[in-house]
Amino acid sequence: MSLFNRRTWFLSCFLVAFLFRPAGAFALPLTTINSSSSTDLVHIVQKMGEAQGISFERVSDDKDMFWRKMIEEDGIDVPVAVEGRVLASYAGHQNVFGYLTGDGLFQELLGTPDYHRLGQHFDPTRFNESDFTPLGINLPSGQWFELALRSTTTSGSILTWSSNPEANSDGLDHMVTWVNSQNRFHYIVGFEDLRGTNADRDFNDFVVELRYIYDGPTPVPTPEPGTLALLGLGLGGLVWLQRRKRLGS
Ligand SMILES: [Ca+2]
Ligand SMILES: [Ca+2]
Repeated sequence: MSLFNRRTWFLSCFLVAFLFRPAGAFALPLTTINSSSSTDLVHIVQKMGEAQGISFERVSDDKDMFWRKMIEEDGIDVPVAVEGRVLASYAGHQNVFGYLTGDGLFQELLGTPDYHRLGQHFDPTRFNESDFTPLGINLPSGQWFELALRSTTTSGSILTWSSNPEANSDGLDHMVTWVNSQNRFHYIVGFEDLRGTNADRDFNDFVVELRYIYDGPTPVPTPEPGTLALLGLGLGGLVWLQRRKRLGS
C-alpha cells in the first residue's frame, strides 16, 4: 500500500468512525439521577419501554427546561393536543403535575390518583391504553411555558418545582426527561420534590408519561441541525477523498 493509499485509508476509517460514533460519545448536559431507596426512575423508564416494545432515550437537560421550545426543536410546528398518565409517585408529599404559564401561574394537569392517596407504586403490568387522560392543552400553545410539579408537604407548605432550574427556589434541576427513540411525540418525565442538594435527588417522586394526540397525518420531525452538519461533513470528506484519489492515480 502506497503512502497516499494508507493515508486515504486512515482518513476513511476516521470519517466512518466519526459518523457512526456511539450515542453519548459527545457528552450531553445530563442532571445526575441518584438510585432510590424504593424503585429507580431508570428502571421505571426501561420497564415502560419493554412493555411497549420501544426504547426511551434521555433528553439533555439544557433542552427540557422550556417545553414549547423543546417540542418545536423536535419538528412539531402545528398545534397538537397532549394526553398523559401517572406512572409512579414515591413521595411523602401530595404532588400535582402541571405547567407554569408565562406569568408564573401553576395550571394543574394530573394529580396523584385518589386511590393511592400520597403514593402510587410502579407496576408495569397494571397500565392500559385507557389510562391516558386528555390534558386539555395544545402544544405549541403560542407561549413559552415550563412543566411543573406542585408539592404540598406534610406540614401543609406548598413548593412549586419548574422544569426550568432558574425558576426554582434552590436553583436546581427538578425534572428529567426521556423521549421515545422511534417517536419524538412520546415522553416520560420524572420530578424531584425535595429541596436542595442534600435531598435524595432520585426523581421518582412523580413520574408521568406524555404523548401527543395528533388528528391527521403524523408530522415528520426535522433532523437535528447537528446531524445534518455531520452528514454534510462526512459527504464533503468522501468527495474530497475521491478527488484526491483521481488526482493521485
Ligand atoms: Ca431537566
Ligand atoms: Ca426524591
